[in-house]
Amino acid sequence: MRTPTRLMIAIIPFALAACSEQSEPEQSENMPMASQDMPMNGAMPMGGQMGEAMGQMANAQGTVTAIDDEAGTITIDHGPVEAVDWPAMTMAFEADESERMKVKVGDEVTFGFRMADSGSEITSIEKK
Ligand SMILES: [Cu+2]
Repeated sequence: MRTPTRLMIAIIPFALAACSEQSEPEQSENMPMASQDMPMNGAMPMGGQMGEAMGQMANAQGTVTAIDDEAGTITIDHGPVEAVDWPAMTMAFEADESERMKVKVGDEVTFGFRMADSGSEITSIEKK
């Protein structure tokens, strides 16, 4: 009677191993379905939001209150910007060195900017 019992115990690990091997094909069958859903769910709403907010360009006027070469920003006390539904405010815009060189603190400026995912980026700026 002892010998069959030992055999059973010895077989159990193999049986479990067989079970887990069988479950793997089921998981990998689900993978293609999940990856097919992802682009459809992700692309459609993001495409719409990106088109409306990200990349939108607008023009505004204001006064330069700070230029930060280290951060790469120009801070502007700007008037309302209807194109992007902004009230008047003081805020920092990302700006390349070529744009930062064109103005100094206290200058009244007109400028163009683009909405980026990291903030708003000045695309053109000139002293009034
Ligand atoms: Cu603003």
